[in-house]
Amino acid sequence: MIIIGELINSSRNSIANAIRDQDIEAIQKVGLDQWKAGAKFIDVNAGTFDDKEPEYLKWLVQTVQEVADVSCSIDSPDPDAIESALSVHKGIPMINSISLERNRYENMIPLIAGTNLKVIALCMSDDGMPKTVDDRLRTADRLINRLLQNNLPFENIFLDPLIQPISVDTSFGIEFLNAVEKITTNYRGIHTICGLSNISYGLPARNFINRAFMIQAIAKGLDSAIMNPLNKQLMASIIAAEALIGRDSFCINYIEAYRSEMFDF
Ligand code: THG
Repeated sequence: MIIIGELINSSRNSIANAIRDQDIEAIQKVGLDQWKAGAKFIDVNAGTFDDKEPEYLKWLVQTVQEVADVSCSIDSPDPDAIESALSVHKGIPMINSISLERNRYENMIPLIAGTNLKVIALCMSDDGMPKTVDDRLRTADRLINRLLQNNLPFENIFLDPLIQPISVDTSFGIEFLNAVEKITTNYRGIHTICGLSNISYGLPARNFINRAFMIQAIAKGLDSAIMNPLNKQLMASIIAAEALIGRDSFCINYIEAYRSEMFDF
């Protein structure tokens, strides 16, 4: 599982305060903790700061990479903010994200075309959020073709079929899961990703729902997620689920994770 740590997001009060105060140590602690817990990318998001987003996103990348040898997932719909963060990023980041919405696609593609960047592609078009498996597949197919035409390597594409809360519509869980299965069978070698915690929005005991959903998504082929890597029960469940679907030869990773006492088994 490719884990993207979600915690440096300005929608969280503690992070919004740290960004406003330019509190380097606070941001570095959250970055470092997630990296040590196993995150391969650290998501950085300053989306609540409108006009200062480009400046703040750049600062977040610099601040995180000063203490951790890790790549960022640059989380913004604004090409100017992404470009600003890219100008200082070391290594290969993830761009979070592009979609099939005309404006968003056309403004973002000059930054991405012909590069080796990893790119999250949201299954969203000008018709709005997807509801069914077919909505997602149609958008996924068009996105993949266009990104390939723009010379982005196939294996750099991370399709996000978009999770919506089951508290809003109880079909949202299964439609997402079936979309992951279709995408991973139709486009072998492509990555699929999600922002896990959206699924449980509006329900009690959210961690319980998140974990149950993650295990099912892994069984359908999901191979990356934007989530909280400091959640030790979730991490243990992922490691167990991956061993169960044959992604962990001789269960070595499971056994090592258990012995490390880093997670809640
Ligand atoms: N897809 C893509 N990008 C995304 C999302 C997506 N980026 C934003 C969001 N969705 C994913 N990021 C977050 C970040 C923080 C939280 C939720 C989603 C969050 N965290 C808990 C909190 O603040 O209470 C803390 C963690 C916990 O308690 O487990 O709410 O869908 N491509």
